[in-house]
Formats: sequence, C-alpha cells, structure tokens
Amino acid sequence: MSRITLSRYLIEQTRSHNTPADLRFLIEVVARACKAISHAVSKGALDDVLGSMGTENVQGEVQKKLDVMSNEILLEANEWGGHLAGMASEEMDQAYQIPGRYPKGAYLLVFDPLDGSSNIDVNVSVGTIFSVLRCPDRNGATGDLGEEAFLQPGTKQVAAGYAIYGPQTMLLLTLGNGVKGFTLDRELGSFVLTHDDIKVPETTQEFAVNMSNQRHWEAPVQRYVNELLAGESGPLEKNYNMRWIASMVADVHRILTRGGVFMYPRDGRDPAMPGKLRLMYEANPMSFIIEQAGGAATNGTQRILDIQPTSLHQRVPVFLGSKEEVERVTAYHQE
Ligand code: AHM
Ligand code: MG
Repeated sequence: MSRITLSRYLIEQTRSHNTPADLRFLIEVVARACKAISHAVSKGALDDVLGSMGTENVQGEVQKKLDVMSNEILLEANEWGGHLAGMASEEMDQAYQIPGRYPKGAYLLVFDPLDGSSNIDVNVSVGTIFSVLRCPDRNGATGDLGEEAFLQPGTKQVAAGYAIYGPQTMLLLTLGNGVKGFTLDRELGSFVLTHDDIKVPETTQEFAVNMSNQRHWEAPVQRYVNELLAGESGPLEKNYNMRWIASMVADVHRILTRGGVFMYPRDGRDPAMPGKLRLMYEANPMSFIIEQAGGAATNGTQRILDIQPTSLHQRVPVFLGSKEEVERVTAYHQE
C-alpha cells in the first residue's frame, strides 16, 4: 500500500481545494523545521541542550536553551523562501521582519516554538504550535511590518497545526477542511499520514486543568469543576477522570485522540493576566484545530476564534475540547 506523505497530501489539496502553491510551500518548510526541532529535543543531555539560557522572554518567563534554539530554527527555515511577509513568536518581543535581501510573500506565520518547555528537562512531551494568516494589504507601504498586521481574529487563519515531540513525533494540521495527523517516519525523513479525519468525541468523562490554581478561579469555573469532582452522585451523574500534562500540545493531542475538556481559566492572581495562554500562539491555532475536528473552544463567554486581538502577546482564558462540556462551562459563565 502506498503511503501518503505530507508533501503528497499538500499537492492533492492544491488540486482538490485550490490550496495555493505558496501556502503548500510554507507548510512544507514549517514541517521541515519541526523535524529539526524534534531532532534537537531528542538529543537532550547528549548535546547539552537541556536547562535554561539565563534570560527571560517578553513575558518575563525563563527561556530554556531549546526555546531559543527552536525559535531560531523556525526563523531561519522560513525567512528566505519568499512566502512570508513577517513572523511573530511567543519568544520575541516584536514582529520579526523578513531581511531585506530576501523576497517577501503573502502570509504571516505566528508560532510558539516550543510549548510546554517547563517539561523539557523532565523528558515529557513538548511541541511547536503554529498559525498562518494572510498579510493585509499594505497599500504600497514598504517599511517595517507593524504588530497591527497580525491582529486578526482566529477565523482569519488559513492554516494551523502543531508538532508534538513525544514517543512519536507527529504533525497535526488543518487547512480549514478537517484535521489530519501525520507521524514522522525517521528512516524516510517524511511525515506520513496516519490519522485521517480526526474527530473529537462530543461527550467525555475526562477533564484537564491545573487544580493547584482552584482557589483563584471565578465562580462559574468553581461550580463546574466541583460538579466534575462530585461524580456520579453530583448533578452531572457520571464519574470524571483527570489528566494534566502541563504541555498544551500533549493535553490537546489527548483530547483529539479520545475526547476531553481542557481548561486554563482566568484567575485572580494578576488582573493584568486574564489567563495564562496566549491568544495568537496557543489559543487561536488550537481552537481552529479543535473546531475543525468537531469540538468547541471559548474563553468562557465568547468563541475564541471570534476574539479581536488587541496585542500580539495577549492572554485569554481557554476552554476547549468535547462540545458538550465546553458548552456547559460556557453556559455557567452566562448564568
Ligand atoms: P509555555 O508556552 O511557556 O510553555 O506555557 C504554556 C504551557 C502550556 O503548554 C500548558 O498548558 C500550561 O503552560 C501549563 O501551565 P501550568 O504550569 O500552570 O500547569
Ligand atoms: Mg506556550
């Protein structure tokens, strides 16, 4: 049986869904960068890539060596091909300008180069999350690309995906017509289609949340999680299991595989931080993927993909996964 590689899938998409050739090239380049990141992550202590840099990113978080390496791998892979007008990364203060010596293209690439990086040193799955937007018309302007070009709601994404560096390296991708899963065949050096048409079950008995923050949550989330914990004898009349990997890619990947609800609610610790996760680098791409797989994603009151971003590094509360549970916790916010 012939195997469908990512390249072949993308070419078929060009034929069947008019996926533009430059978008196809962009995805291929991102996938190639993810292979390089997968390789670097897998080396661990052998190549002295574990541990911290001793620096902080724009959000005041300690940068791991692999955060910085992954960011550089993605920038270098994508800057020269002529398919991008600019990039933005969780690890960089401002938008990245395509160097003047290279041609520019129609798209914007936004990424979290290594999500869940607090897990690197303990050998737990991490991943790369990415989102592709079209660059708005600049009316002939040739100067630096400003942050405003990126501030588009998630509904405008033309593609999104993530690579998960776990027992297997996989790439999950949506071009807006379903979700496909590819597994890296290291001998071939190719991502091979292994999970066709991924769907999130509508109902679930599994939830994911960092319970240590419970005392800081708002009332609707307190109520919902208490009901989950009450199990069969509570109002939801079933027992729930809990999982928290603290790597969003790994938690979302589990939900895409067997269902579940993922929450990173707003909490009362810092009013300037409405949630931990970033809209552009984490919430939007994951919400696009989850919706394309038949699930739902809200910030408690609104569909995440409808949020108009106001800044590049904006944070949002996130509830995503199996529809029934996301709708339930969202309804509690509205009561
Ligand atoms: P990061 O982008 O700095 O790695 O942070 C995001 C991660 C998510 O992957 C994960 O869901 C969450 O932070 C875990 O947070 P916590 O440490 O509160 O459990
Ligand atoms: Mg992250």
